[in-house]
Amino acid sequence: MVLAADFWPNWSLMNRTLLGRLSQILGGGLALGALSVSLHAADPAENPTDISWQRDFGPSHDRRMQWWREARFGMFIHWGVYSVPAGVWKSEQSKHIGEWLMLDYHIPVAEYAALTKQFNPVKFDATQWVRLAKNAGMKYLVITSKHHDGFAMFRSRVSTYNIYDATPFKRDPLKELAEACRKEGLRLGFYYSQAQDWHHPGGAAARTGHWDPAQDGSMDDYLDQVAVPQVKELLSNYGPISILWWDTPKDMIPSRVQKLLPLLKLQPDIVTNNRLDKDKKTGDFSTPEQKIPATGLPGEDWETCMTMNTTWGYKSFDEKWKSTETLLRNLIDIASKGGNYLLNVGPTSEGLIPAPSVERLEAIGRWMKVNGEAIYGTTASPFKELAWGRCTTKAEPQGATLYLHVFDWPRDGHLLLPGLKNEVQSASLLSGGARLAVEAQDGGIRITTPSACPDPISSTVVLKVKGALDVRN
Ligand code: FHN
Repeated sequence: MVLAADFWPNWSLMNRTLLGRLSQILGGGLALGALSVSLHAADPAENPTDISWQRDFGPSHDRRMQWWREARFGMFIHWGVYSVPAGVWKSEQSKHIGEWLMLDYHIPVAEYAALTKQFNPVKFDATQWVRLAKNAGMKYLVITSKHHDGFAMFRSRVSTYNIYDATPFKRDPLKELAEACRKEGLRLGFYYSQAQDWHHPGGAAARTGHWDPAQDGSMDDYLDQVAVPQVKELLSNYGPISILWWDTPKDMIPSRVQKLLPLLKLQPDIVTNNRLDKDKKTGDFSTPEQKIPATGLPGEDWETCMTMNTTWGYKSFDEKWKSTETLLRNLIDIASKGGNYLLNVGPTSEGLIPAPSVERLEAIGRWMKVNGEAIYGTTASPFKELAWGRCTTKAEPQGATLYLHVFDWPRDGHLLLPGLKNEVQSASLLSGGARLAVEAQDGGIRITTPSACPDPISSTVVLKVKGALDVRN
């Protein structure tokens, strides 16, 4: 089989998607095992990591991803010691993201570690954070358990460089969050920087390399002595963990990936992103960062992660907040392309989520209370482009529901849906349920809309049609 070179980076995801579909058709089990082997025999990269991923996690991919595909919206939390300097080093305001301060200013290991003495987030309230996410309509949380600075935000027996042992706080916020998530019914995920670690000897440092002899050492020893046992702790001590979110897989060659990959079996239902290995061959979903792919990523599960201002970790002076309108339309745009939105907050060193984030999340929540059914469990739009907004869909036993997200409410009282061939059963406003008249026009349909716009950010029209969706773009 001859394939274009640029096909190979997507081989694993393609394989998984293919295998998922084939397993559904063939009814799984035995047939899938045989197929998996023959498909892999055709992979010239012969990547052992890729193969073991497929063998161990590929068959359960669709089952494990089911809740994630329903959820569509989650909260990313970047919280660590970097919230103490909050983007300022020796009176200079960093122009880069806050959590990279240690590398950006080549702060010596001991000097950065001394910041832990000032890290005492006594205002941290796990229940408040989880309720904020829940009321915003988010279904899961992913928090930095250890970022590139190497500082563990949980009580680790592996290294005393952790929030319980090295700060005056003496609490384990991940334990408290796990408890709150369980009570409030949200799923919990851990971000873990497996390769970059600027504190422990042997950890990788991207861009500049090491700047302090204290960082030098063997990366394999670092993985064996820090990353592997810490990930074991994270997957063993906090109850059900739904997501492991790896990051910056610098130097994560297959032999190193193999050290971490089997640990995932500690949580048989877990899903992970594609940032464990340097070739992005493993994982359940792709991770476009700070951007929304123009046409989604057809055939892949994907999640756009994004900041609300311009930093992940808290920066005291970053006021470049995206508007609620932008954030909400991003969520809708992403859902209309079949992806998830992981929206970041960067709490302060006191343990507070910044007020501008709270305001926006509350506003998003008000919209989600009315329009949530047009986001959760939906699939991508069948239309190439809609001038007035976006569309999400749900398959129904006898047909389909189309949710029309109208960003620009029609001034002439007519909403055009070009190329839709299905017989329409009904059209109505999601808010209030008023029925709308529908007629065929120009090879599509025309919906008559009231003059008052229900929601200036996005109003939802619910269109129920008969039969399998038939759209001629
Ligand atoms: O370097 C990190 C960055 O600090 C942040 O954690 C983001 C979130 O996706 N990931 C890395 C950059 O891709």
